[in-house]
Amino acid sequence: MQISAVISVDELTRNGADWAPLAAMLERCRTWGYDAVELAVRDPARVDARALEQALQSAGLAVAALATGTAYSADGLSFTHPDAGVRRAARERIADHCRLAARVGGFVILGLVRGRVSPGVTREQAEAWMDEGVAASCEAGARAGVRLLFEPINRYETDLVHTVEEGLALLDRIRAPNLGLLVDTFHMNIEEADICESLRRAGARVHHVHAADSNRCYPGAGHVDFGAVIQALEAMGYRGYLSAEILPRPDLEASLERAAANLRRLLGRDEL
Ligand code: LER
Ligand code: MN
Repeated sequence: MQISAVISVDELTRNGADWAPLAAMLERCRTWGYDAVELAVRDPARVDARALEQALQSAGLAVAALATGTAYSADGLSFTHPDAGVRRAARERIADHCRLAARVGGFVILGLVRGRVSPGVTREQAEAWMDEGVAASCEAGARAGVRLLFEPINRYETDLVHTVEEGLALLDRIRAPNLGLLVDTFHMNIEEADICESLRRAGARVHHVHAADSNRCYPGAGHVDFGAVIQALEAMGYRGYLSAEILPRPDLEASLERAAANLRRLLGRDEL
């Protein structure tokens, strides 16, 4: 198992205006012992893909995944928006993420972009739109040679697909060979009766793991038993990333440094 850090390309390049902070952060991630980064990208059309490729190459870091949640939180794009034009724009945005992933590597994450059940829309309709958006995104991914991840998210952030079981049901409905499950220990701590049992049930369909403690801080800052989680993942033969998706507390640097140190210790990879 390898470790990855979630960082924001938009924030660390001041929306593309200055690449020095991103280059410095990539260098620090490598020093802290990360194998890869997970890049939050709001709109790939605004990212200089060549500059990004060069920054990654100089730091010697792989890309574990592209996070797409800010397309929803900042731009309001979602698969379940009542306006067909917004739903189409959401699908097109994810297709752009797939094209960027084809260049820099990594999965494309379908998380918050599924949206919510809007007032005046039935749950059945929202679920049908969600499935349509996921299926179209998998087709765009297949055209680009890219794999995607669907992430169950806790009930306070979305009305749709909270648990691993619901995530597996969605995978069964979509039946796309390039779609896997992303599990997030923060959401699992809220929604699953037993985190390790749910991991075992998902088995080989878990393609990526977000590692965050019960309080969304770095692993070790809360009460999730990461030793048990790692043991369960190892027993399942999981060979993907543990990707630290955490609050910047006490600050971004300290949180990522502590996440790397704690995860490496638990993985028996203490030496840098
Ligand atoms: C996205 O990966 C996620 O876990 C959400 O909780 C972000 O708000
Ligand atoms: Mn997550």
